[in-house]
Amino acid sequence: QHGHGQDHSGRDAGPERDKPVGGTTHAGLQAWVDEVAALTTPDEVVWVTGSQQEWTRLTDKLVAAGTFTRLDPEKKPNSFHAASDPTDVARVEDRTYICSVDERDAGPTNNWMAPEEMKEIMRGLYAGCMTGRTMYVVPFVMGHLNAEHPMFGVEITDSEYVVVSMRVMARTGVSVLRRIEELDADYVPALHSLGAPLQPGQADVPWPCNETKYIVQFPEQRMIWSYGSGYGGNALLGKKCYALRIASVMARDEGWLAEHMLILKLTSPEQQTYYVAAAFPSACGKTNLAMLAPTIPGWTVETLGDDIAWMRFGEDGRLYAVNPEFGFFGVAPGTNEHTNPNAMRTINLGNSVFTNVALTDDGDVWWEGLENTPAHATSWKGEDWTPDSGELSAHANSRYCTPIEQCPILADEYHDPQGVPISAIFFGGRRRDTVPLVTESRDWVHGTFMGATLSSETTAAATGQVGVVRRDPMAMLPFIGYDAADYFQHWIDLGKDADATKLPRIFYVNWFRRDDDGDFLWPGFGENARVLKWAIERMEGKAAAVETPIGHVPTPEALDTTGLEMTPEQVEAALAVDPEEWKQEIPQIEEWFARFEGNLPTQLQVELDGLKARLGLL
Ligand code: GTP
Ligand code: SPV
Ligand code: MN
Repeated sequence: QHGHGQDHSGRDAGPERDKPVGGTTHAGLQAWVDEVAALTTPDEVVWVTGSQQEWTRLTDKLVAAGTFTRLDPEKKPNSFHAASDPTDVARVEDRTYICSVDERDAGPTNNWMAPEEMKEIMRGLYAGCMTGRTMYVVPFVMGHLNAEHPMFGVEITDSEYVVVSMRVMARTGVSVLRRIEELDADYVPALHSLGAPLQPGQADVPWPCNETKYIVQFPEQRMIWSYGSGYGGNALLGKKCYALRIASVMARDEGWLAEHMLILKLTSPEQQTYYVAAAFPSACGKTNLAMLAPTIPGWTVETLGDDIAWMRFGEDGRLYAVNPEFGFFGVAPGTNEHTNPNAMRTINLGNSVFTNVALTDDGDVWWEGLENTPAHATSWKGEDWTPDSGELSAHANSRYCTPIEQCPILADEYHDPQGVPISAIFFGGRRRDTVPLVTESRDWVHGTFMGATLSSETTAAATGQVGVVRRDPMAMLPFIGYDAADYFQHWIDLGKDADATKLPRIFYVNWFRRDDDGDFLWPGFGENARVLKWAIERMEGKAAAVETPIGHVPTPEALDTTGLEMTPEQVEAALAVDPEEWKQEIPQIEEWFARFEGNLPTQLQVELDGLKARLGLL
């Protein structure tokens, strides 16, 4: 059942996988591909097979075009460095739209335009936009090909970088296409163009893109149109656009959850296993927690996913999570042998693409926080860089794109289409003050309130100002494909219909609290296992907590601090709930809730009133 190699469509070698695919017997898909080709006028249409030979052809082509630099195979076999256009480095939230038929369905947190209006604009942009380029048709499946209801997509793109990256991040290729044909299946059409046609004789640039960008979801049609960007979440459409924005709408309609969550397996010294999901906003620690190397003896962590979880209730009443992805698209800066040894081992096996990191003189990659600072390197901007350049060598949102199966601590259950039963959900954000290291919610609705009011400082993962505190509900602010108030209601409804004893317990964490000198109070990374341990012991009824206005917080003794280099005062500061700080938080939560006008679930207003009362504000 968990046999490796069973549904690894796309990544297996073998000449039979490299036969050209001329088209499809799926009439709807063929018609869509023909229609897009007629509109975008590429020189050529190529159906992607997913073979190793195809990977080699495309990466060779990218090297020849100057997009890729091949890394030293001794250091990183079959791996490549890419530097983007300096304006195309992150998700563009201000250019991201939910084009629902009814504006109300996009809610107050999404950009909206009427679908027909958007389509007219974008058809204008798409007209002739692939001239001089190849149009690739990439059949893919999010999740398992042998899932009960496989979640198909087809991305059309004019970017070889996207084809190559999609092969790492999703199961792609001819075996997926054959399954779509056999089942005459529905699929999410996902159209992507760099918006950079080439006229005859016009020289290409290493990273084509367009100043004008649109990342558009049509939720009713389950369709994605993206234009102008080659960057990760804007261009690899299986990821945020499908697996979160479109899937969250499907999940609302069908009674499940599509969440911005890692999934990990935790085994205690007593060999009890627990599966944990955690939602932190972009660049706030999911990948690092997912691959955590615990510092406390006897505890082990295995990885199931680092960014996206699809969760549905099983017949036994428990909530099961699967990771729909096939690779990691991880933040490079800060990754090293201490913070994330398992990510290092994954990427050192090769078969990876590194975007906007520095290139060393000996054909390796480097970024801020990595060991062995080079005396000289080429920065992500293509400039000479030395340690005293006074500039970052790698962009703060530089990324590695690497196959999940190379992760040395990948849990076997990753291969199970049923997923794993979740015992605990962690919400977390990046806050320098106010929010303690960990808080346990009283129940599902209180946990939903914690998620709905989650706040975090903005990061380089999206364009715009960095370090600004904003509400990021369930770490899904940029990814909820419908009205966020309806999304909160959906969370509450799922809890109401479930057996409360089987629901995951919900916790709220903050690894990023600072002391008066501005240093992190909590060492984080592998030490976060101590927080996981406390949470498990709470669920087992073994660990102590103090009741505070915001929920249950560990007593300093209940948190395992053995061997931790922290003074008791520092531990207390990390755990502190300061009512004065929380009183200042209330107007921000009220302002946030006010955005939903009459649509906010009353249970959340009740939770807020309870918090205010406990703070002495009512
Ligand atoms: P996305 O891929 O954008 O969704 O990000 P992510 O949530 O997976 O974040 P990731 O784990 O890549 O961490 C982002 C940044 O936070 C990196 O620079 C990490 O080094 C840093 N980070 C992660 N965990 C911790 C922690 O426990 N403590 C501190 N201080 N920093 C952390
Ligand atoms: C994020 O920004 O949350 C990411 C990277 O995981 S991207 O794929 O660009 O969305
Ligand atoms: Mn993410």
